[in-house]
Amino acid sequence: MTPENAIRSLDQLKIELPSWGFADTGTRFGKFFQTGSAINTADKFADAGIVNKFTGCCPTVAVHVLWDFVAGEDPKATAEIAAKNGVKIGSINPNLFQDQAYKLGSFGNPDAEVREQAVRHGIECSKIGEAVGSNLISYWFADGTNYPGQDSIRARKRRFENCLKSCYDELAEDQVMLIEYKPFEPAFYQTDVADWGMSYALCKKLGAQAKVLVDTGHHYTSQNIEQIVAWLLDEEMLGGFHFNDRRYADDDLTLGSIDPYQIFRIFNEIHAYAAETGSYPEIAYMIDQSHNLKPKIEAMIQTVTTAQELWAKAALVDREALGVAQRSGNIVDAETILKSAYNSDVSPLLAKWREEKGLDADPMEAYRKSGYLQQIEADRTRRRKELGITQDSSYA
Ligand code: PSV
Ligand code: MN
Ligand code: MN
Repeated sequence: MTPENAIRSLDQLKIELPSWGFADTGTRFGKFFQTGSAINTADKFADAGIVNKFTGCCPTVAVHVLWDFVAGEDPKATAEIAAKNGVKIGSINPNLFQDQAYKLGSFGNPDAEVREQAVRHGIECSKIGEAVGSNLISYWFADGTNYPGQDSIRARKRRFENCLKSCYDELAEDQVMLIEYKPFEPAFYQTDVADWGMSYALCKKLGAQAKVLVDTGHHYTSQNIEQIVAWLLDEEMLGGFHFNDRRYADDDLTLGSIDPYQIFRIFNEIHAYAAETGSYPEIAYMIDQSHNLKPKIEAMIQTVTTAQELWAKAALVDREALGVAQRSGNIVDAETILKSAYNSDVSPLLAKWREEKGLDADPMEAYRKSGYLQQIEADRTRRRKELGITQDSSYA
């Protein structure tokens, strides 16, 4: 692709920010609080709005139903807060893992009453989506078992099929159900939706409005994620991504911090698909990260700009030359073509794209200079005092 087309292809990359990435979150061993962390949903939208302001490509925010909506209140109130901060509500994420009822699972639970509760929540989420004008319901399940023999794996699979179908049947015409997989954690023996094949099989049974969500952190070490992406693209079954990076397990690190070449290879598959079919696939690109140590807004800007950088590099792959090398079995040249795109300096391209949009060429620098962090640190410290919130008891 020419540099000019690579710049244009950046318009395709809209990245959704996770509301939960701006609040105090941590590991199960402890949280390290940040003075500037969001106290409530309005703060999360304000921070997301700032990331969007400086990067120009993050117009939507993923929300978690239990954490971002007030029970019994019109969900439109939350949408209005988002709008005030210059962003829109993106994917709706059901919470099927925190209620005590879900000790043995949600859709996979052996107790029909618990399954019904979970299904009611799933349906409620799609109604919330309709109310706020969001067409993505993004399911992730903590379901599974911890010990061999704990439950019937096949019975759990069938319970999943039935519960998902009950939720699927209630989707509005334009809504899409994304089904995310994860190999382990919190379940340590068997996870009900453990890999892309399981997610794919469930989606296939449901119908055209169900698609697979690939969370880049949810794979075994050394798994070939770009192959999974290529297959899902070819089957028209790739609905979305959760961006993050990992070294060991689901570490939720910033994108490309450990293995940027892998993200490049994933993006390369998407550009290759677009080159072959003439258009980019409809994929929801979303970030799923929580930052315990890195400053939250900076971490988000870092991931967004890294995604753009790797996307632009992958766009630069010389597809014609690659095709020639592939057809003639020239493995060395084929690999070199990828590597030279990966090694090219795309900062002038990104600067041009940003300039066209009236953005600063360096979003991180511009954000740091803006004084926003100092402002929210003062504001949130004062509000915490007024509300009597100490940071070791707050949970946003
Ligand atoms: C837990 O692994 C998780 O990170 C999943 O990736 C979900 O997408 C996310 O939490 C939000 O529910
Ligand atoms: Mn995820
Ligand atoms: Mn995860």
